[in-house]
Amino acid sequence: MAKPNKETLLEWYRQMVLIRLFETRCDELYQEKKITGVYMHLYSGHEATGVGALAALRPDDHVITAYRDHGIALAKGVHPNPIMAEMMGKKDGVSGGKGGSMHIASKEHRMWGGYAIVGGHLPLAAGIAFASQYNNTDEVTICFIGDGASNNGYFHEAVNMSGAWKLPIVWIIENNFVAMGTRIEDSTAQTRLHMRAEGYGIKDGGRIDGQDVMAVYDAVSDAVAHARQNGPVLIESLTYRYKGHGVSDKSYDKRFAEELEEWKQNRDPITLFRRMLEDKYKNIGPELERIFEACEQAVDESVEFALNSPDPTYEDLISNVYVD
Ligand SMILES: Cc1ncc(C[n+]2csc(CCOP(=O)(O)OP(=O)(O)O)c2C)c(N)n1
Repeated sequence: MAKPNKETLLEWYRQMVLIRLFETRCDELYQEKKITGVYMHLYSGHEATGVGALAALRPDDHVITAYRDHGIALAKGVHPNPIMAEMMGKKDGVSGGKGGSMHIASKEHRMWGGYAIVGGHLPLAAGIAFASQYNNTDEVTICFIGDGASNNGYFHEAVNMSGAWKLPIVWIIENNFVAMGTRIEDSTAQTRLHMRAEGYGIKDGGRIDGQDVMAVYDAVSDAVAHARQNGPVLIESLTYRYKGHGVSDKSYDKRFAEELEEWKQNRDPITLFRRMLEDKYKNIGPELERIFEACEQAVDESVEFALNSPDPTYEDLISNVYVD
């Protein structure tokens, strides 16, 4: 595994900051009713898992996730402008404004979405990995899974098939301890979710610190290398979400106030990484500041772009729904 150099580490910092600022702005835009709809699920708190994991992929590798998808799309290299336009339902959005927050996909980036049905994307992930295997392309797929999603049928069917067919896939459970409002101990007796790997005869990639981007990168790099040669790996990444399940969940912050504060104060992935960089490289502060400001500017530009993008026409809305 290649040791990341300073340039790479700064790129990870940039991606994490961009995701945090982009989503903080989305939250504000939702309050201002510029982004509408009942659902918008933020990735805030999870940034190190998404960025560290995707850093282990090649550009031709694939990723698929559930509805907490904006951060994953940004980390896979999709430009913030079409993502923001999609958030506002505009014509220049990644899905032409037809999908919105939960459907951020980009064929060019091999970012396959964005799925609203809990666990529904897992069989698709297995299908993408099967296509790579069938076509001998040497590509790997990463599939992100919520802890709640790891309890439904799709999980068991898809992970089982991946083992039987030795598909080139890395299953990453993002264990943030709560599914909507249900604590993990209330939904499964085996709360060490990575141990399920053994039941399907696939490689157990272990339980990792999902707030430490370096640890995530190391573990997922090993897993990707294994998947490319020998088939599936299951990893459990411990992380925490800073916001309610979605924008309509108004009481999460109060219900989990103490725990939330503890994670924000002591385990914030961006603060931890910033400290690590400051320890490793003397006088890096101004460089980090410039990156932060560039991210603020990129978010401002994406809002401007989205506000100026036209609404889809009726013709747009009925195109690409079925094969044209
Ligand atoms: C099949 C199905 N059942 C229920 C829901 C409603 N629902 C949406 S998200 C969610 C909880 C999922 O939690 P988890 O997988 O842990 O992901 P997190 O939101 O914590 O990231 C539920 C029950 C749904 N969308 N689809």
